[in-house]
Parts: sequence; C-alpha cells; structure tokens
Amino acid sequence: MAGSQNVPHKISLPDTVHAGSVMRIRGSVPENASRFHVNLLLSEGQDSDAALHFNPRMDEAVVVLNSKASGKWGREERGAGLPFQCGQPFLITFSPSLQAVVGDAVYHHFRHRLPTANVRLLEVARDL
Ligand code: 9QG
Repeated sequence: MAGSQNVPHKISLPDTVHAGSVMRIRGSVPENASRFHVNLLLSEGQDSDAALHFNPRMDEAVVVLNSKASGKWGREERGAGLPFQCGQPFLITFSPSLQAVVGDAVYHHFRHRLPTANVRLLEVARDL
C-alpha cells in the first residue's frame, strides 16, 4: 500500500459546503499506486452512504464513480480516460452539482442521486 500517514483521512465539512461551495482536493498519486478514492459521505461511521465515490484506478486505467445508498453500491459510471499519473500531483474540483474537474479539464459530470445538501464528510483513502 502506497498511502501516506495521513490516509485514510476524513473531515467534517463546514455548512458552507452544504450551501453549494466547490470542493477542491489537492494531492499526489504515489509511484506504484493501484487505487485511491474520494468519498462524499452522508454520515459518520464505517459504512456510511455516499453521494459520491470517486475512484481513480491506476490498475484499470479508469475512474469509477458511484453512489452508495442504504449500504448498497449503485450503478457505476466510468469517465473517459484516466487523468491521473503515478508520481504526479493532482487537483480535483467538485462543483455543487458534482461535476468533477481534474486540473483544468472537465472530466465527468456525475448526476447525483442522493441530495448533495446531505453531504457531511469528505473522506480520502488508499493510495494517495
Ligand atoms: O467493485 O466497486 C464502486 O462501484 C467495487 C469496489 C469498491 C468500489 C465499488 O470493490 O471499492 O470501488 O468501499 C469499497 O469497497 C471500495 C473501495 C465492484
């Protein structure tokens, strides 16, 4: 596992996020990373539902996006291409409507299934 000491990491989001701010995640992908994910979670606890699971898979050269409701994964969406590289820094921006921008390029618009107003925590995990 190539994660750093700060991973996994979960933070409570301020109320401004619920009101519709953008969220920016700056990080870097370790050499020999296989996968990492950014989750927008609805509650504390191990098996929280997620309005968004954004899951770059270096091992499959794709980003899988999904939601989790009542403990079950929904239908996966996959973006076009993999805008992340091992050993390189990245900047991910999520708009209030869950459009994912990587660097300067719009990557994928995940049409949200759970109300984003209910997002309470941001979690990052695995190899980043
Ligand atoms: O594989 O796909 C997203 O649809 C699953 C993965 C799962 C998610 C899911 O195993 O991995 O990416 O919490 C999990 O288990 C995550 C990390 C069909």
